[in-house]
Amino acid sequence: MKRIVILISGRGSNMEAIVQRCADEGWPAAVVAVIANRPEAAGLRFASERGIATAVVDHQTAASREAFDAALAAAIDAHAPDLLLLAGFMRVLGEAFVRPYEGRMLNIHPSLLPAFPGLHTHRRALEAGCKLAGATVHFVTPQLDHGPIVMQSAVAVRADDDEQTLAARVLATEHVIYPLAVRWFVEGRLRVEGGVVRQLQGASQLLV
Ligand code: NHR
Ligand code: GAR
Repeated sequence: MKRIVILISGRGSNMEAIVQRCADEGWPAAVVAVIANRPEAAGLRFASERGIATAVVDHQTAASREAFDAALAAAIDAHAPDLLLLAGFMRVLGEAFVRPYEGRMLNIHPSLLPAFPGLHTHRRALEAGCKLAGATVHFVTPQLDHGPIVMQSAVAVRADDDEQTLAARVLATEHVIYPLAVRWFVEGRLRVEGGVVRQLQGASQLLV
């Protein structure tokens, strides 16, 4: 049984999707804790209602980024995770934090990486005139939004899209690809070879 810890900052809809699919599909895994960097993160309530342990490590009361990272790592390691997930987690993590989890830490980013790493991805995609947008599940490395790509989803950009409509259409696909990517990880189906992820059973790693 693989132990999953999920980090959130807000709504937590990706976390919810993973908790639900894990239970519904009987993965060899359990979400054992949900940790937020904001006390008001709405997703904490869903987790605690499901009987999942929750914790808050507030970045605003930390003395420095390094102190925040260290407190966060302590809260995570108390749950001895096999897999650490960022799900709408909004704080950049330092190299000293990331290294011990490399190879067992995933993020979902709301763009078709390597386009638009960082923040405000939907606004930037619209400003660039992109006709496709999407989301990417990737392994987390010290370099922000640059780790090996596990799975992507693509949606058409509509002529009348704004940031909100595009974000909502991409988010619906995130709820499909993130649980699927996590399922593949916990089933031992992912291998990273030379910075490229291979899915051992050969299914498509792009969903449209
Ligand atoms: N940390 C590392 N080392 N590597 C990655 O790939 C990471 C990471 C931390 C978070 C998520 C990421 C995203 O999917 C993520 C990937 C926050 C920021 C950011 O600039 C950028 C990217 C991501 C998350 N955060 C501001 C900061 O100063 C704060 C913004 C806010 O609080 O609203 O940390 O997009
Ligand atoms: C999602 O769209 C996720 O991809 C994005 O924030 C949203 C979180 O929604 N992540 C980032 O922008 C990371 N910087 P959720 O809290 O409902 O899962």
